Amino acid sequence: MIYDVVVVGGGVAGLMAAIEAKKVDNTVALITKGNIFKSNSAMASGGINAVLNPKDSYAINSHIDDTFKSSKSLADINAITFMCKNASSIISKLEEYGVNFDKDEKGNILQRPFGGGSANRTCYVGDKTGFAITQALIKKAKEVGITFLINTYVLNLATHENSISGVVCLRRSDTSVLVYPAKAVVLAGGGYAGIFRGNSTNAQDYTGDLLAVCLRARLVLKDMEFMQFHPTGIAKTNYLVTEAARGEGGYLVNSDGERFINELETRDKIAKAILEQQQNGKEVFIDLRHLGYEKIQEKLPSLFNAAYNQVGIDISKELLKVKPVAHYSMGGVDTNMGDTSIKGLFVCGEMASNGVHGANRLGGNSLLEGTIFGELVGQKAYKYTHYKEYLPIDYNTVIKDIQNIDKIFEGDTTKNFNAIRISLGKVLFEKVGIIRSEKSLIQAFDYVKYLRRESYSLHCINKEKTNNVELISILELRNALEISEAIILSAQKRKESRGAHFREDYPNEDENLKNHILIKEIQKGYFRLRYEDNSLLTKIRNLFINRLD
Ligand code: MEZ
Repeated sequence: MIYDVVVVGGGVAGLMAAIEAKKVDNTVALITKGNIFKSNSAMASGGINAVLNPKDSYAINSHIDDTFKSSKSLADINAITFMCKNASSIISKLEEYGVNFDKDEKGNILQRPFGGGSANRTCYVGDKTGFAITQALIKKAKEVGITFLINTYVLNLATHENSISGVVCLRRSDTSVLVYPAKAVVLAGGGYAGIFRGNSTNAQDYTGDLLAVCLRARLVLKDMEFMQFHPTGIAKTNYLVTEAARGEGGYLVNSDGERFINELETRDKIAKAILEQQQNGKEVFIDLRHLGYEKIQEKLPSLFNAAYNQVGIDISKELLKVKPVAHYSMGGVDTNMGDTSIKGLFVCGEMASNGVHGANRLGGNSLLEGTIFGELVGQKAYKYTHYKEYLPIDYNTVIKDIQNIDKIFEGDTTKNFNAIRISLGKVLFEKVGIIRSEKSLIQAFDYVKYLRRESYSLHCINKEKTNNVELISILELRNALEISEAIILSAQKRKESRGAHFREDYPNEDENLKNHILIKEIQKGYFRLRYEDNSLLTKIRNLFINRLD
């Protein structure tokens, strides 16, 4: 089957892009590697930021300023401005699609405070905002006639003379390699925080597959060193303790019962403060007892249930032990408002480095970014395909993918992919985590290189071709290792501390390094890194262009 537009990824960005790309005269397919109802967007449970009055330029400017300030001057003010200016209209669109934001008795949308925000601008649906938005978008996507291709794993891109011609996929139900020709492709497959296995809010399959696909297509990745550690996961299970818990007035306390940080600081600062408490031998807890059972049931019902069911804690009466966990990738595919260097290929959502988050994302800005840039990119994809023909597929590259899969089935192994996956997560968290150094990064790099070599001798023990979980895990692991190298090399190149990237050997921000790091895989296993041009002209443009009057 061929489609005018193929969108990969079933989170808010992919769904929004698919809805916008679909018109009466075209066909749009949405590919997900797993269950459509299970995307990471649901993780952003605490809310979505927006100034609701589009005429309030003072408030919009303050959203722009907070976002830029939090990015540690590494974000693109034009992209931020675009996002913040369009926030009220995306909220209206979401309401129209059926998202029922919490409201006061007069029917006004309620907004809670979030870290790093100078005003209350986080709109919410209790503590399941991401889930509510995803559900509404799935329903809308079905209504407008999107074809869902679930359990379909993207192996590589098909291109023709630097234009997109389709995607090469593995159909998991029978392990066949298929090509979906398309005039335009939108990639919105989420980030890579799942690589930090055992220390991440993300599902274990968020391993940056599509970023690895982009590396193999010789696209450039940007700011890969910036991994956002959410300050609060349930210590035993990594389940996200939403920032809404602090927004609603929760305290962070150590084992001496002392508060040690302003709970509404930005995530980089809180995560580091918690780690320091832990390094001093103290445990850290979230204290919600003073909110009372009723308020907790009203504002944080999912957290209440999760804490009770997962660790037997009643948060209305007891402290809940927390720890920082990898949550969101601020790095991603280098893009200019969704465009890439391959014609007809667009990126959005967490896997795209749109320039709105820089070195530290504000909580509540991810759903906003995903929906705003998903909408933009869907419109761009539709426009692009309008007068375009399908381009040829290079079947030599498809044959390589088939041979690669065959090889994984052919051999035997005594190695266990799961053990490798777990040890990768542990090493990344310890050596490329909240605090890094030259020494820890070199150690991590050597280990990842070794694992990458090992991963090529992994084979399926189970040779069954129907829904082979082992096969996908091996492919994911190889992608995760490719991405891990890119993260470590970028972290090594950034010899300063900025936002979520803290180097104990370079503890200060360096004025001269206020610049993006770009990385490209020039040949399998060989990367080229450089700082992006940051000429005076760009700096001046970034400071003054696009401000609201
Ligand atoms: O934007 C997020 O990551 C978010 C809202 C998370 C949360 O704590 O709920």
